[in-house]
Amino acid sequence: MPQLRQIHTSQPSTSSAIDRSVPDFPVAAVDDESHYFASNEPPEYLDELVKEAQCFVDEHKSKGNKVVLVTSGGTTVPLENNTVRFIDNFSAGTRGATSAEYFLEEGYAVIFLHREFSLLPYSRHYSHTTNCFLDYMAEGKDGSLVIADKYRDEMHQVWKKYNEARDKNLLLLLPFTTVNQYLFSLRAIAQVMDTLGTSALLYLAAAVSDFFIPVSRMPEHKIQAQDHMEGGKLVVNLDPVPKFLRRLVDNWAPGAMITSFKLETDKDLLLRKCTQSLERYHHQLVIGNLLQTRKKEVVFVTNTKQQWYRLKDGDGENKEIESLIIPAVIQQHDEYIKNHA
Ligand code: 9Z3
Repeated sequence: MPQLRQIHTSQPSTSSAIDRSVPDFPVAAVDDESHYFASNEPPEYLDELVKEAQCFVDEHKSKGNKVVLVTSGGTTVPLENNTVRFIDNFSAGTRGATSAEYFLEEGYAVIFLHREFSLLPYSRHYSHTTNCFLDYMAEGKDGSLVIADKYRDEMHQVWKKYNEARDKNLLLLLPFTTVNQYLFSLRAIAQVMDTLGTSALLYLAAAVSDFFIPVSRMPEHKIQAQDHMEGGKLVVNLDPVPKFLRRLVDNWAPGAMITSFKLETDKDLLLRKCTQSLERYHHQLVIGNLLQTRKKEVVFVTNTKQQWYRLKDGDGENKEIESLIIPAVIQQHDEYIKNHA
């Protein structure tokens, strides 16, 4: 078969960027929250999603399991109700899907709130690669279709873990696409998680849009250029998404330990932004990462310290940074539980 040239389109030129030294929006106050949730429509499946989360949490509460909510993937901002165009946020879902696997290995039950069609725990090893799934197959001696020799052992291990998580009902997959769906779902699930007290951990790795179009200004049908052009340019007015982390910490899940991720591209800004986030939202842990090095190093920022976790040069290419991140987060969660007993 001819070798295809591998073209990657996910890293556009970095020579221009927005100015991140401009001050952030203020944190969301109670009024911003009520206004947002009163003036934007909840997704029509929200009750169903909450019921699933409630059943899952009740089951694991009765078993005494710790439960983590992992958010993963990027949110979209539709420009029309019947959505033809939308603005997207960067994230393949690797961080979330990989982290979920390590949490499951450590005995956590995982609610995986993810961008639909982004990477999922376990299947991530075989989806979204340049291989077609058929490349993992081969013809066995008796002519039946089998897993190709070179993939069989590893796939068997992944399959066993996947089945164990399914058999024990340890993994609940809940999807979102738009930032509005994400915010309604996050609030509802966080409120359900709060019934677990300190056994609940929120691990917010999703890449959430900073701007959106409120429902009141959203056109129903595909934008027609002539209705939105000003001076020969398409003009789209976006509102800032209220900064909900403070509401999450204070009201939605005040008993839970909350970990957020901070994504930057300028290394000189990262630590300052992480510290700022802790000061503004009063949660327990910010994990800072740079877009360029996110798979190799992260920094944990708490009220008392800053600690880097890095893969070493000698680590094989199969070693994942999440194998360092998750044990460290769990250690902090265990201390949190002990300190709040
Ligand atoms: C992250 O920083 C994640 O680690 C990545 C993971 C999105 C970089 P991938 O899915 O990437 O493995 O491709 N997530 C948080 C991003 C975010 O939107 N953070 C907000 C911010 O930086 C705070 S909640 O302002």
